[in-house]
Amino acid sequence: PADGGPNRSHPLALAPVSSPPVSVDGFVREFLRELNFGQGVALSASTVNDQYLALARTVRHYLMARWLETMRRQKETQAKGVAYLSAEYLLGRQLGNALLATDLTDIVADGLAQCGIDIADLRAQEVEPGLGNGGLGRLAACFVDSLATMSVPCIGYGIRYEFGIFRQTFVDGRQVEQPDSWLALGAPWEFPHPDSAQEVSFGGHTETYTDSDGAERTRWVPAWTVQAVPYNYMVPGYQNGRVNTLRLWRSVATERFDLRIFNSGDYEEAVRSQTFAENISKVLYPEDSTPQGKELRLQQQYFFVAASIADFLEDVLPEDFDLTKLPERIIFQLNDTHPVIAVPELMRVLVDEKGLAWDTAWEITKGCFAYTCHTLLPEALEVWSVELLGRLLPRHLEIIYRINEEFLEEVRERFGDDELRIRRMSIIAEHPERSVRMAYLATVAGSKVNGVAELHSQLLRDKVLPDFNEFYPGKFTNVTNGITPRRFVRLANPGLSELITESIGVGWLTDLERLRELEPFAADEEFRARFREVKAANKRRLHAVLTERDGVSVSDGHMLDVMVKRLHEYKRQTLKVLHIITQYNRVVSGEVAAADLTPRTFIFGAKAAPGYKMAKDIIHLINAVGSTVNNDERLEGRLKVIFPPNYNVTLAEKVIPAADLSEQISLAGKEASGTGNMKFALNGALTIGTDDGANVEIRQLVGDENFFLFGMLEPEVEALQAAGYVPSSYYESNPELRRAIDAIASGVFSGGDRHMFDSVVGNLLQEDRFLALADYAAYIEAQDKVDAAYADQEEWTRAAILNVARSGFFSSDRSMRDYIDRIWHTPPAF
Ligand code: NTF
Repeated sequence: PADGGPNRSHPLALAPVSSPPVSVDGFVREFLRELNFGQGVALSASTVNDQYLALARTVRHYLMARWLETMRRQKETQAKGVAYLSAEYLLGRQLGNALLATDLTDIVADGLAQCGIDIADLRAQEVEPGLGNGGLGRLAACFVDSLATMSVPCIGYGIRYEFGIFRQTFVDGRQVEQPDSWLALGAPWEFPHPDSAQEVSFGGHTETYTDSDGAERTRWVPAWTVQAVPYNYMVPGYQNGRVNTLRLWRSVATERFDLRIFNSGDYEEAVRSQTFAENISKVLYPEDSTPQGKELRLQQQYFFVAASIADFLEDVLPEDFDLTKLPERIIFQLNDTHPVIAVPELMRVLVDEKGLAWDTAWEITKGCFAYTCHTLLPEALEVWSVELLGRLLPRHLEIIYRINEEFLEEVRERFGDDELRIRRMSIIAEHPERSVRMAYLATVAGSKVNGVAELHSQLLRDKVLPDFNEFYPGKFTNVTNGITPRRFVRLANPGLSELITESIGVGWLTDLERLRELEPFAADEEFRARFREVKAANKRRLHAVLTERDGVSVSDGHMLDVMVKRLHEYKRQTLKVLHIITQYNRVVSGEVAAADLTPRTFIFGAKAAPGYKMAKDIIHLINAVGSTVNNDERLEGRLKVIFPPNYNVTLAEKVIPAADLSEQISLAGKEASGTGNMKFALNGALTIGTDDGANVEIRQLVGDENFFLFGMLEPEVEALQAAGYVPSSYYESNPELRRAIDAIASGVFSGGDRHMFDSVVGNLLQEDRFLALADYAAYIEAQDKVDAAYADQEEWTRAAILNVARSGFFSSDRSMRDYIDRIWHTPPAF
């Protein structure tokens, strides 16, 4: 063309993008081409990393036509979709999932073998993108997987952290954090689009002016601006031809550097603005369940939601779109409070930039947001000081004030001048300092507010936000969490998957309730034997992984008792430790012969937030107990404690399928849902657990006889706390508990050092905020029942099979259906 632009009339430009041939030969040709032309190496000279990168890019080719087609159709139909706003996505490795989605696993393995490459070596080369902390981030990854598989239009928005969750190492049993340089060896799954960058501004002031129609308006005059560069990731549906998009933002400076200053020799000053801007997406905050009130964190939050809203309005919507129809086109789902600043941002764009009237803009905004709360801990509900918010986002603070004013006016109209109620419900808190309660803002703006398990949603209504529940009847709802069976059953547990398919046919992977058809097989002796053989093979696989990774072995013939989750006092890893010590004491005191113990290997996996001292002390204690127990010959090898460092999605996929016993022992009323609990049940582990989070629903579904329930119920917890909880009274009155705590305090696990674990012991005896001592006796009793039950392998296997058969409800596909029916109203598109 005369203007030198792209020539769109070339025949190839009009043809749909085609996929490479689905054959071993076709794959090999494509792979070698990527290796040679993409990676720039000959096969004979290539490293494992070269091969992995070339393989990843080759697999991408097979998804590309579907991705472009998905985008084209979405542009054409403008079907209503979900914009999932989440500061975290804990994706796990991509290669296996992409191969599964395209059904290329066998072809690729054969093709690589022809090139003399073992696919397992290339799989092992991938570093997982750890762009999340724990349950909340992994949930987001499961949800986008399910939406793609269900053909529901969804775009996931988030942050492309240069450093994800830290890599955990242990030095003398203590946690030491290392940076997670997940991008260092190449990032073959991402597509950067620097040309589609959005500008995001901060600081400055606001001013009023009169527009050409004579109307009073406000504008924001920011002080500084950064660029948000989108990085796109494919989210393939499971063998359904759809590929959705995950769009993660990276921050870069607008002016890269000042050449004048550079030439004068002040190199640091010359790149100052770049360093400053790039800090915003530099690193994931390794906090879980407590907001870290850091300015940079608020910058991250605003950065990604402002870029996402601009992207959606400017680039995704057609140019002539009628904004009053926005709620019919998109729902922004707020994954906890992290993205809630999107509410005033959308208001700002609609009112200040698009010139809509306030009331019109507010109607639109209320229709476009819904909020998911993921916690019950009061300290985890985010608040931002008015001072900080006003300094960083002055216009947004004004908008929040006005939202609050009008909201409180409505409250007054309904309830009169009930000042206590007004103060309780105000989005602005006055004490201890003036601040914005982000959960309240989300509740006022959201069309729906949901908790993540039945019990959690009920407590949310009754305890956390009761005034709002009264004020907004029908706004609160529940969607119980779920997990994707593609990653956590099919990929993680191929042995079990094969057995299931052989028994009930295909179809269960996208309709997990069909696992019910396995129920009759629980009575079939031969099936039980095969089920046990799968479990045993998974244990051998775990043994191989841990031997290679950490040089530790999983003992043969042991029950595998697993507690993997973030380290938190409310989750009560210390209670698990007290059980191990109790078993240990029973043997060393001579009460129980080692030969009479049920052989158990305890596996822990847990990262502690770097600033959470007590959590780190507990990690130290677990490692100390482990090394004492593992080296005491009196136990004759019947108890073993393993704590592999750096628990992540990749390790979870190996640990969970091998587990016999799933530890879900949080204090009732504290764990919002849990999702690990679901993964274990679906992989045939039995649960020992409290009546908390989704444990409640798991137990109801699998049946009391197939679940080891213990501990106080939530109302009992509340009553005990109200009556004044005295942990030391449990210590005084229970000799076995006393002996366990005394063993720690007297240096049994610290080479005689009586003070090494003072903080943990002192905390248990004096405060014990999460009532570990109060639940100790019940826990030990339940664990003794576990030992007895495990002795009957036939019965145990029967129960394990029933756990699998009855846990289909916990598919994230079902969670998505619930969100669609109750909140989003976004039907499948094609
Ligand atoms: C977590 N919340 C909860 O603690 C888990 O119980 C729940 O399963 C997951 O969310 C997913 O819903 C958080 O991580 C946070 F940040 F909200 F505290």
